[in-house]
Amino acid sequence: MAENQGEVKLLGVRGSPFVCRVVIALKLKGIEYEFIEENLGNKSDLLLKYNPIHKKVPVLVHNEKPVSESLIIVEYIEEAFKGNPILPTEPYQRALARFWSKFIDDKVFAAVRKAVFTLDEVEREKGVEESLEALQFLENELKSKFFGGDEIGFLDIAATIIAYWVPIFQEVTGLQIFTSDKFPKLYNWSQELINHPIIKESLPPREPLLAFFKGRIEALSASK
Ligand SMILES: N[C@@H](CCC(=O)N[C@@H](CS)C(=O)NCC(=O)O)C(=O)O
Ligand SMILES: *[C@@H]1O[C@H](CO)[C@@H](O)[C@H](O)[C@H]1NC(C)=O
Ligand SMILES: *[C@@H]1O[C@H](CO)[C@@H](O)[C@H](O)[C@H]1NC(C)=O
Repeated sequence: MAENQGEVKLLGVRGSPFVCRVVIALKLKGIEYEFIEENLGNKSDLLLKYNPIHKKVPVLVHNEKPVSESLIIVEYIEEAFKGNPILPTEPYQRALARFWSKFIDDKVFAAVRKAVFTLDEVEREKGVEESLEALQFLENELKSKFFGGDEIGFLDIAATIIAYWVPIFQEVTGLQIFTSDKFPKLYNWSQELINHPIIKESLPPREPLLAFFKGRIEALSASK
């Protein structure tokens, strides 16, 4: 256990890409923590108490103090626990890592969600186009093995959703958005990332995730 780390709890669900970001950061820092599994269909009093605003996971609780929103939590972990830096040290590089991480949630994930979970043809096609456009920016931004350089950093953690979840969405829907021929560098990065030992042990198993999203897509089409 890291010295003086205090009591660390993580409220989450195993399949969530946002929760997974926090798991990766905790593992990279070597922090021991208790995982408290939430049922999002019947949220616990603990979750409602610690995240009354959004009522979402992940919530990190450090010495009884809650922190919400995955990217904010990863930054908190970086500042609260020494060693194995996740963010670059140089202010401009730090700003860029934060900029692109926000871009992943605001643009990439928003577009992918539109492409995957919309029934309306026109909207879905728009989602596909916006996804391709957003991924191209990341393809151009990738200059080394990882976004963080030789080691995994903040943006790699934020982008795990692209490396692991997007291919699952594609398998479920048959959409072709993130492919090795369209995005060779980003695809290579995704393979390096998901095979990195710390990432590998942090990712939720693939089969149940596939089944879960298959169910969601089927429920969506049935509601048409
Ligand atoms: N922006 C949030 C997103 C978190 C999020 O969407 N969590 C989902 C699970 S993947 C959730 O708790 N949903 C419950 C709900 O919306 O009621 C973050 O980065 O932490
Ligand atoms: C929700 O969870 C609470 C506490 O864990 C339990 O007592 C209650 O029966 C659950 N409600 C439903 C509808 O499952
Ligand atoms: C990624 O590209 C590098 C350099 O071309 C190569 O050595 C490596 O094997 C590739 N990784 C994967 C997982 O394809």
